[in-house]
Amino acid sequence: MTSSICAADRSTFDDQGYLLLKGFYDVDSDIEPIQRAIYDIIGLVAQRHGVGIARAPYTPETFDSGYNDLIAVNRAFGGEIYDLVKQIPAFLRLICCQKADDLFRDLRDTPQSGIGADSYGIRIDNPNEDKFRSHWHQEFMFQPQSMDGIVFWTPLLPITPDLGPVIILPKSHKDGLCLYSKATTYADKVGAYQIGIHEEDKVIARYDHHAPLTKPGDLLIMDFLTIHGSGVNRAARSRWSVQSRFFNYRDPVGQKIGWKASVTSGTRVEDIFPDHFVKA
Ligand SMILES: O=C(O)CCC(=O)C(=O)O
Ligand SMILES: [Fe+2]
Repeated sequence: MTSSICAADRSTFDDQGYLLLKGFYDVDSDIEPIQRAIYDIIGLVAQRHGVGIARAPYTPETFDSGYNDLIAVNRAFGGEIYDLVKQIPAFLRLICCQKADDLFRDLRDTPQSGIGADSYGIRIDNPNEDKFRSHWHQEFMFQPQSMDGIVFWTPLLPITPDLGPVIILPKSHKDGLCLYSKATTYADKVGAYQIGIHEEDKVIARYDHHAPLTKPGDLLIMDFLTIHGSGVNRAARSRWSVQSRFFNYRDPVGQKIGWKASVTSGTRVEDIFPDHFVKA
């Protein structure tokens, strides 16, 4: 295969369950067109709703200028933007670019990669907003396509500690798929957010916590069994980041369950994996 991952990086990924690849994407050709489109979409959504917002001129650093003022007027405008930015061609090009596909197929030693329905998007983690924060999870329980899938995570702005970087539990993938429960710890959450790791605090305490700082162009990859969760954004600005995932059609578990779509598209994981759910 043609990916450029070196043997040391590969073994770090296999051992730790995640890997940070600095400067994997080209900032000017891969990332900047996404930032520019987001800037325009924010302006067009504001205009559509007749809201006047003061904005800095566009630069890659100011791509979200006006967004936080706009959602202060009406939070629903943020939801509209969230849905629209997933439709940016430069974003869709990024998530299925040859380089990323090659990296996945190389790491998983498969010729047959896939991108699950509803398995990609751009997170906008707003300051001090808890509702959409991802609590501790393994991707496979929410994206039951293949057990050896990999999350691709890349930021659209430099991630500082106050923005609440993703927190990763190294080596947690080695202990396999956790037990989960639904509507217990997270009973007050909506939809997929009701599913959580059973006895979460005990499980989490078994591992180190790593929260790598990243900047545009950097790529963070995580094994589908690595436990991770969102940090808390205490900054004044939203944390914007791209998520996509590849799965392996050749994975026996995926083949058995039929490479299901994400939980957010309606897949009922409690029915697919009854042995991995404790009753509420
Ligand atoms: O960005 C985050 O806070 C969570 C990301 C995540 O869970 C993922 O990319 O799979
Ligand atoms: Fe995740």
